[in-house]
Amino acid sequence: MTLDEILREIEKADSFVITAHDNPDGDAIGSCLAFATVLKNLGKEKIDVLFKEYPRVFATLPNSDLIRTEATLEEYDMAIVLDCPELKRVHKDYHKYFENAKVTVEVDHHLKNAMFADLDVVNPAAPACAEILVSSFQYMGIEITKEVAACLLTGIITDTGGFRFASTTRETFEFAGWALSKGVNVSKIYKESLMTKSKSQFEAEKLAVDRLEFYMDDKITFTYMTKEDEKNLNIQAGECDGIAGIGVNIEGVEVAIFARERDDGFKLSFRSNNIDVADICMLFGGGGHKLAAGCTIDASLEEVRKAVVEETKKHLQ
Ligand SMILES: [Mn+2]
Repeated sequence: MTLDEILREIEKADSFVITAHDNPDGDAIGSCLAFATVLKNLGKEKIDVLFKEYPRVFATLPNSDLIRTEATLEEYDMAIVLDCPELKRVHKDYHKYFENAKVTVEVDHHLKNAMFADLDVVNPAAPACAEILVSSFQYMGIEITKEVAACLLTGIITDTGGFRFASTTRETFEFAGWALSKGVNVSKIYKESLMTKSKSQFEAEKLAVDRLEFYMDDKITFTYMTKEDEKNLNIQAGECDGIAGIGVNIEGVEVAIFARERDDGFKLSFRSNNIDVADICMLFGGGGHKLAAGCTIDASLEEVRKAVVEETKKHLQ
């Protein structure tokens, strides 16, 4: 089995580089720090977790000092990519470490995964990459310490929206209960992962709420954020992550769409209560999960709005 091979390769390897999809969320960060902590506990000394930037709220997680913007080696024995369906979504500066590594590993839960590593562990039914890591570590006989559990729970709480998404499983609650019994401060992690926001994040959400538009008898919502808005509000990494979900909590809304202007066009985030939005995003070259997906469209705000609202209407008919 792949996990047996991964364990054998971990035992052989001395140096590790770990990363996840760019613009990492709590699942990406939590999974990476959980894996890094496990390797540290196994006595591994050379571990680099690479991110260009990440939400400040996760800086208090165990071993976050292993997170760097630049690699410290040219070649690592093992490269690990977590919570990421294809190498394209890893920051481009880090691709070479993946390509140069002696062995590559990925663990992921996205619907359409490119199986891009030597050793792929993919389960689209898992609500979070971190939840796959729970069972993977258990299978490999690796101890899940209190620190590891805190990182994993951060990932699980982030990606299940605090246990409220339909993807939440019995195992999710069992792990949370087990972590609690281990002394992990579940309510603190919950608050920090989902509730705590900086003032600039609050201002961004306020603007997005103010601008929320309704379409198709209030079944679709659309809101947006331009680069200029973000500059004016001094928005930091991750601070727009909560906006996509705002509309979908309104009674009667089926699909919420958030368009965020980036250097390569508008990045669209779709959230849904039932219909498959990954399907819609695939039409625009993106993808994701059934109820949470995204794509990028390089066009004006007006063109983007028209294209995605029209396509969503078709899917709702
Ligand atoms: Mn995830």
